[in-house]
Amino acid sequence: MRFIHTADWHLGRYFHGVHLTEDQRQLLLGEFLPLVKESNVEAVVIAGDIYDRGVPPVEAVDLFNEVLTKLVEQRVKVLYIAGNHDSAARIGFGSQLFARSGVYVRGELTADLAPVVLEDAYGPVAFQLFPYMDPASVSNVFPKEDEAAPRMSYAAAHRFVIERARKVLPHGCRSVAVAHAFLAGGQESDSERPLAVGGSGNVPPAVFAGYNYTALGHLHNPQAVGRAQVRYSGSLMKYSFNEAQTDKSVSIVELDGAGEVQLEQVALHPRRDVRRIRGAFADILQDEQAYPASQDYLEIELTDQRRILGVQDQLREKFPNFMHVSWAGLSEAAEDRPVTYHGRTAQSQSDAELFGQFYEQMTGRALAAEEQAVLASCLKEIQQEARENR
Ligand SMILES: [Mn+2]
Repeated sequence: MRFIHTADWHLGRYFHGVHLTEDQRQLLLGEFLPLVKESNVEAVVIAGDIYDRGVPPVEAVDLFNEVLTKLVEQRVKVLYIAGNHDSAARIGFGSQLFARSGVYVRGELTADLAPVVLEDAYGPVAFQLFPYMDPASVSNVFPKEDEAAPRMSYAAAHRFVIERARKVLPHGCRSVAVAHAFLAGGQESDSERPLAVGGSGNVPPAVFAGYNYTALGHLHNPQAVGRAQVRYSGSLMKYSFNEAQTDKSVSIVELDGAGEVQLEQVALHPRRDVRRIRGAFADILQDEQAYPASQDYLEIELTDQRRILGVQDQLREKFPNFMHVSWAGLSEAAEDRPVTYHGRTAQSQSDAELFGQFYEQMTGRALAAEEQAVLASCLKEIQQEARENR
C-alpha cells in the first residue's frame, strides 16, 4: 500500500492581513495533485485541520471541493479527519455518501471505531480514523458508570479510545492510525492553536505502538515522534515566521506485505515563501546581491539604532508582500536611552500621547484630528470601566 500523508492544510488561513487561499489553490492544484498522480499512490490521508476555522470562507470550501473531486477522478482514495481548528460536525458532512466514492471521513468521534479497510496486493490494510478528541468529547461518547470519576487527562482519553479501537481490528491485519493530537516530545511552532490551556503535549507516542504507521496532524513542522513510523507530515504551508527555516513537505508512505514502512519526504514549493531578513535599512533597500527584490512574505528585522520614519512605503516598493517590520537594533540600544518624544520620557506622557507616538512610528503619519477624538473617547471609556471594576 502506497499513500500520501499530509495534514494541517488550514484552507482559508488569514496571515498578517492576507488571505492565503489563492496560494493554497496554486499549491494544491499546481503541485500537490500532479504529485499524487506521479507518485502512483492509492490513497491520500489528511490528518486534520482541513480548514483554518470552524466556519471557513467560501473560497476555502470551494477549493477543498475541487481537490476532493479531482482526487476521486484520479481514482485515489481519500481519508480525512477533523482537527482542532475544524468544526467536527461540518467536516463530517456527507460522510456516508462520500464513502461510496472512496472518500472516508471522520468529523465527530463516535462509539463506532470500525476501521476503513483498503485492499492492496498483499491483502487488507485497516485505517483507523481518530478525529481530534479532547477528554470532554471522549467522556460524552463513552460515558462512564462512575459519574464521580475524575475527568480524564488527554493522555488517558487517547489511551482509552485507542485501546478500544485496537480490539475491533481484524487479527493480524496491517494497520494505520490517523490522528490529530499533540504527542509528548513533539516540537511546536507558532501557528498551532494550543489544544488546552497549560498545554496537553502529554499523549505518549507509545499509545500508537500497535500500528504499522501513525499519520499525525497538529504540529506544523514535519517530524517523527518516538520512532520513524509515528509521524507528523507538517502543514501545507508555513503559517508563522518561526517556521521560516523549515521547508514543508508531504510524506509518501510505502507499506509492504509484512507491514514494514518505507518513507519519503517530498518538498512543497508555494509561489511565495515565508522568510525573515535582517539588516540595516539602507542595505536592505540598495544591496541587490544580499537582498534581491522578492514577492515572498517577509518579516524584516531592521538593525538600525535610530528609528527611520516612512520605511514601510520604501520597503513595499521592493518587497510588495512584506508583512512586518521590527526594529531589532532599537531594543538593544534602548536599554540605556529612555524613549523620548518631543523631549519627554514615556513616564511623563499621557496614554493619548503614547498612543499617538506609537501610531506615528508604525504608520509614518500623525493621528488626524478626528482620529484623536475617537482615541480620546475610547480611552475615556476604558478609564471609566477600570474605575468601575476597581
Ligand atoms: Mn493545525
